[in-house]
Amino acid sequence: PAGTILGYPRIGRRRELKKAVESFWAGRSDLAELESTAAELRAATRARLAELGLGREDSAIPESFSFYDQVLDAAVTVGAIPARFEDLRDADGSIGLPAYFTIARGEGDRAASEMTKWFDSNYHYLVPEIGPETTFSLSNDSLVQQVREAVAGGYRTRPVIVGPVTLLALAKASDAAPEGYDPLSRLDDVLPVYVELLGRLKAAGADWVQLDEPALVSESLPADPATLADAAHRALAVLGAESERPSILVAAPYAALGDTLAVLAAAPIEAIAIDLVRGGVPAALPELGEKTLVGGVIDGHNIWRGDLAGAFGKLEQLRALGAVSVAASTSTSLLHVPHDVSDESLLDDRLVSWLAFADQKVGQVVTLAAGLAQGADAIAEELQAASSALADRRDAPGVRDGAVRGRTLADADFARAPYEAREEAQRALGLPALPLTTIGSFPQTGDIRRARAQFTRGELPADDYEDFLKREIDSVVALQEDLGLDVLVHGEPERNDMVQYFAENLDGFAVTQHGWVQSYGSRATRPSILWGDVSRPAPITVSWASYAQSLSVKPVKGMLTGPVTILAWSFVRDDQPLGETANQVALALRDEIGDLEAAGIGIIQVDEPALRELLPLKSIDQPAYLDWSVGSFRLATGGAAAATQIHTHLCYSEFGVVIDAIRALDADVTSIEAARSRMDVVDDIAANGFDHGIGPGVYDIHSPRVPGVDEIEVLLRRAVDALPVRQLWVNPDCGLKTRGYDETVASLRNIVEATRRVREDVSVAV
Ligand code: THG
Ligand code: ZN
Repeated sequence: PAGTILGYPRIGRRRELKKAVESFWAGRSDLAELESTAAELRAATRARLAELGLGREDSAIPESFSFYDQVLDAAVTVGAIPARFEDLRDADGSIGLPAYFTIARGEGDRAASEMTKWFDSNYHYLVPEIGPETTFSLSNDSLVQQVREAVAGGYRTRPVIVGPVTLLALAKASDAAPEGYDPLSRLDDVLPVYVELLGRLKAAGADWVQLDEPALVSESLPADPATLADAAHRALAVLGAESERPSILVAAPYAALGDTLAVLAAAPIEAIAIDLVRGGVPAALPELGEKTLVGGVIDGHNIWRGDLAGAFGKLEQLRALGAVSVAASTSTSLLHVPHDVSDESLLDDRLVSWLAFADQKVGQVVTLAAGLAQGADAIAEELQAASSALADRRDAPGVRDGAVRGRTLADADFARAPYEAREEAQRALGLPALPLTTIGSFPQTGDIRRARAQFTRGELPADDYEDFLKREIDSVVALQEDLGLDVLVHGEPERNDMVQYFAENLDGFAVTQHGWVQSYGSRATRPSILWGDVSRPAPITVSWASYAQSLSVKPVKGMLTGPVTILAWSFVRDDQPLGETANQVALALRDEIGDLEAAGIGIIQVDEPALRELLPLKSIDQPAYLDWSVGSFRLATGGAAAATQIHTHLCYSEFGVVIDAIRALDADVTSIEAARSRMDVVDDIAANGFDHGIGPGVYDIHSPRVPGVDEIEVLLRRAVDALPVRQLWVNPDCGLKTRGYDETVASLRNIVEATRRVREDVSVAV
C-alpha cells in the first residue's frame, strides 16, 4: 500500500487494557475475560484504522497489540526467558499469558525483568536476559492467532514483531553467562525460530510482516553500528531465503539509518521503513531495485499537525533520488502519542486545530498516500489546510509573548557564587554531619487521591480541599520531626504528577483529559502540551512551602521540577530549539526560587530525573544537548543567594555516564539512587573528584521491603569510607509517593538509627 503506520497505541482510548489487565492481576476477572477484552480492543483498532482510510486487505493495518511490552512479546515468542521462570512453561513448552505477566512483574523472590528506556522515547521495555543456557524455540503463537483473528474479521493485517537483531542487541547477559558474554553471539540460534514464525504467519494469512529493528540506528548500545549492520545482513539473508514467508518490511525508526541503509537495500527483503523526521532525507539512496521505501514523514513522537506539505516533499525527494516504490508512514509507532484529539472537548479549538494525535496522524498518512498515488494536486486542499493551521499557530497570541522574549540573558545569570563561598554561607543552616532528608514526596494515600478527584470534579470546595491538604502537611511535618530528620519537606500532597502540576500552573501549557501515553506495562502518563511561550502568572509552590515552614524550626526544603524534566515529560513545541524553550521554563522557575527565598525558604530542590533520559542517541548530538540542558538548570538556579542551598535529584545510579553534566549543574547537594547497587556509585564519585554535597540513597523505594538498621549502616559506612563526611547526606533513593505509610515510617526510622550509629564515629572528623 502507499500508506501505513508502524504501530498504534495499545492501551485503548479510555485505558481499557490497563483496567482489564490490572483487574486480572487483582483476581477480579479471569483469563477468559481478559482475552476477550483484548480481542475487542484489537477489533476496534482494526475497524478504526480502516475507517480512517488504511486498507482492510492490503496489509496497511499493523497488527501491533501487546498485553505489556513488545520486547517481552518477542522474547516470549522465541522462548528466550530468564532461567528463574523456566518452570512456568506449560507441559508442551509454551509460555502462556499468566507466565508472561510473571516474567514482566516478578513474583516472590523471583525478580521482575529489568526495565529501561526504549530509544529516545518515554516508553520503557523489559530487558531480555540471554546466556549460553537460553534455548530458543517457538513458545508462544499469540501473533499468529492475532493474524487469524484479523482474517476472520475480514482484514489482512501486517503482524509486527521486534526483529532478531534488536531483540539480542537490547538483551543483557544472563546471570549464568560468563564475563563479557554477548547475547548477539546467539543470532544463528534464534534465526530458525523466526523462520518458523514467518512460515506460520504466512499460513495464517499474513502477506506482510514487519520486523522492528531500531537497534540499527542506535549508537548507544554495547554493539557498534557496524556490528549491528553485519548482524542484520546475516539475519536477513537467512529469513529472506525462505520461500514460505510473508513479504518482509524491516523498520528502522528513531534516527537516521546511515550506512546501514545500503545493507538493508541489498538484503532479500521487500521493504524498508526509515525515519525521515529524526533522520532527514539521505543525500543519496543505494540501489533499491523493486523494494518499497517506506518514508516515515509523520512524527510518531509528537502531537503537532505539522508541515504536511513538507512531509509530502520528503516523499517526492525519495522518488527523485531513484526509489521506484515509495510509501508514506509515521516515523515511529504511534505508541508514543495519545489516541484521538477529538476526545479533548475542553481544549481550546484553536489549539486543537494545530494538533494531531494518533488518529489524526493516520489521516495524514492516508492523505499523503493519496498524493503519492494520484499526484500532489489530488491532495492540494489538505496540504493547504495543514499549512494554514501552521501559519495560524505561528501568529497566535501566546505562542510568542513579548514579555517573555524581552527578558535578556547575561552570562552572569548562569552562575552562582563560587562553591567555597556558598558552603561557608550555608553553614548558617546549622546542619549536623550526615544530614538526614527525603527526596520530597510522601505517600500518596487513597484519601489524598480521593480528595483531589472530588476537587477536580467540583464536588469538594476549594477551601475544603486546601484545608485537607494543610492537615496532610501538618501530619507529614510532625512525622518528620518525630523521626528526627534534619531537612524537612511538605510531602507534595497537592501534586498529581511532578510535571503536570507545574504545567497546570504555568502559562504556555495545556493539559489533556484523555491524552494517556503508555509508559510501561499497564502504566501511563498524560503529558502536558507545551504550545506557547512559558511564563508564571503567580507563585506556584510558595504558599505550601511557607505553610510547612511555619510548622517547624527546622529548615523545610522547597520542591521544584527542573526545566529539562518538564520538557522531557511533556509534548513540546517544535517551532524553536529545545534550549530556547528550556530557558523560558528556567526563567519561570528562577522567579519561583526568588519568591521562595523571599518567603524564608533556605533550601530549594530542583529535580532533574530526566537529565539522563533526554540524552540524544547519536554521540555527535550529545555535547549540544548537555550544553542547553545544563544551561537551563543553571539559569533556573543562578539567581539563588550564596546562603540558599540548592539541591537536585536524579533518578538513576549510572553516575559515571553523566558525571560531567552533574558537576556542571553546580548544585550544592545532589541525591541519587544507590541502594540497589549497594553504594558502588560512591567509588565513581570519589574517583571523579566530585566535591559538592552528595546523597547516595540508602533505601530502595522501588521495593516494599523495609531495610534493616544494620544493612543501612553498612551502606553508610561504605559511603563514609569512600568520601569525606562533609560531603555526605543521608536520604532514600527517590520520592516516597508510591510507598505505603507503614513501610515508609519503618524504613525512615531505621535510616535515622543507622545514621545515629555512624555519626558517633565520625563526629570528630567533621
Ligand atoms: N511523570 C511524568 N512522566 C514520567 C514520569 C513521571 N515519565 C517517566 C517516568 N516518570 C515514567 N514512570 C511512571 C511511573 C508510574 C506511572 C507512570 C509512569 C503511573 N501512572 C499511573 C497509571 O498508569 O496508573 C497514572 C498516574 C495518574 O493517575 O496520574 O503509575 O513521574 N509526567
Ligand atoms: Zn528519583
